[in-house]
Amino acid sequence: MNQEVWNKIDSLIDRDQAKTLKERFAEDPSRAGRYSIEAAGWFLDYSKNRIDDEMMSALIELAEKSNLKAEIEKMFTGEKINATEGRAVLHTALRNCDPAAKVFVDGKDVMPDVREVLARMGEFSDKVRSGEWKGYTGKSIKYVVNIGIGGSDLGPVMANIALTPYSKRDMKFFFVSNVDSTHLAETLLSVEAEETLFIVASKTFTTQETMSNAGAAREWLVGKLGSEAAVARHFVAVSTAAREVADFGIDTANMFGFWDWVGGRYSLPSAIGLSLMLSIGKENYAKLLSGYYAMDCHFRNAPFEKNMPVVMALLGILYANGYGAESYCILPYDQYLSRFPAYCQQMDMESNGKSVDKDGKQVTYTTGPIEWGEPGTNGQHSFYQLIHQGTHLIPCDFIGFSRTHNPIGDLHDKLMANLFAQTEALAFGKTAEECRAEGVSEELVPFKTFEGNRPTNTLLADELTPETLGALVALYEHKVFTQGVIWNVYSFDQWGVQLGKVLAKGVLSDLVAAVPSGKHDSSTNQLIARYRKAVGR
Ligand code: G6Q
Repeated sequence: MNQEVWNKIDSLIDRDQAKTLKERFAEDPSRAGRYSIEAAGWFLDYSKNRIDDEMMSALIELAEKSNLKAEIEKMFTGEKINATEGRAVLHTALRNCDPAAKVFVDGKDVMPDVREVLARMGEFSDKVRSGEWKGYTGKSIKYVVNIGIGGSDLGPVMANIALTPYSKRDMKFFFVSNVDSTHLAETLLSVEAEETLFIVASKTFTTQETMSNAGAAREWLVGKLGSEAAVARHFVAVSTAAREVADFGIDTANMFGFWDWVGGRYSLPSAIGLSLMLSIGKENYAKLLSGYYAMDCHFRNAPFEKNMPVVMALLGILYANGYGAESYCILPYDQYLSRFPAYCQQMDMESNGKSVDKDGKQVTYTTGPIEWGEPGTNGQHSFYQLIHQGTHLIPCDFIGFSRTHNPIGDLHDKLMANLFAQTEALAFGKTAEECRAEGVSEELVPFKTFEGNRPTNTLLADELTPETLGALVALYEHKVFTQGVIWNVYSFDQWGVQLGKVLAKGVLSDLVAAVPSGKHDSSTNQLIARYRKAVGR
């Protein structure tokens, strides 16, 4: 990070250490309007943050001195910014809705391939949704099981739940990710083989969990339908690895490809979104992509001070690096966004959970925050206590919609009243005097006092639609990108994930070997021995 600018930010923090949000609002009645941005169907109110104009310009300067503008262009134009893997990073090309757009990687325009796969996905999903695609015994598809993990699971799961109101309700969608056999077994209890389509979603087609589950599902299907020939009618693949797909026994005519420049956690708008398209149809899927695209254009073109992802990224950096906040909370007030925090968790923590900079040197500052969250209002009745009165500073994003898909009485008014009230309470707290004025007895005053001054962002859209969902995902993607640029880390590799994939193989061979190698530490050897004894090996 640019030290000179950071020193300026630090001195502003010191100068305003004692200034509360309450004082900031009292000093400046036009604050809310000034610290708000509208883009791609979303309204961001970031006025309940520990900022003023001076702080915002210092933060913007930090972005400028990090060459953010040039880095954004590098990403959008296909430069190989994922240097440790030698790859371009082009999830933005997947949702580039400009029919004349050209995006080059190694001198080749990738857009014709992007459009071709999208068109094939559309044709396939029309066939399945209309009942024209028949299973091996001639029945139409009623159940879709996506088998994938990590980036090949979390996006489809999150978006399938989020867009339930747009889904084909007479079809049922399942997502199997865990190598825990319970996940597959419970799913298979809920489907009929003759009417089930399995989507094997794996960029590499080598991931242990996915390939094991896919193999077991194939065995189950062949057992139920009595022929290997059934596989072609009940299995499709989403992958970058044609040879591995063919080796598994899936006809590559039923494979939907993507490319090494799509990172797993950024792959929802690629063919990895096939299960979502089957659920909501290609027209709604196109609307999702147009929402992504609207936010992409905003991010690429808006000046930093009016740029929603940039401003959110800078605020996150202010708290992580300036105030020592270890974690960051995402709180959607919409049941349909129940998996959105988990989705963001992977996107953020896998991308910026790095401790060496782009030169391979140990960083001397905090990078990616621990990200977590749950839908409101449920969280209010559990962990919000710590956010209000605990010793940790936890910046929060509150996300809500003015209209609900399911109006019942005044429930939605109550939901939104809770959202707004929480941000108000976190910012302004309750003083000892206010407690006393309410008649709180003197000995209880310390317990009922709320310090306030807790920062929040509020994100509002009119309604949860494919467009607003796409824009929301892109907003967080670009926020994470911006932070990675400022922290000077490589946001698009994930060597920690690769390590886990390798380690499990070594232990597995000792769990099943006639004689275990004994090559591990004493704790791991002991656990392996205990497990082997319990299962009779
Ligand atoms: C995401 C990560 C990781 C990956 C899974 C699944 O960015 O790379 O979560 O998506 O490990 O990998 P495959 O799609 O190759 O099976």
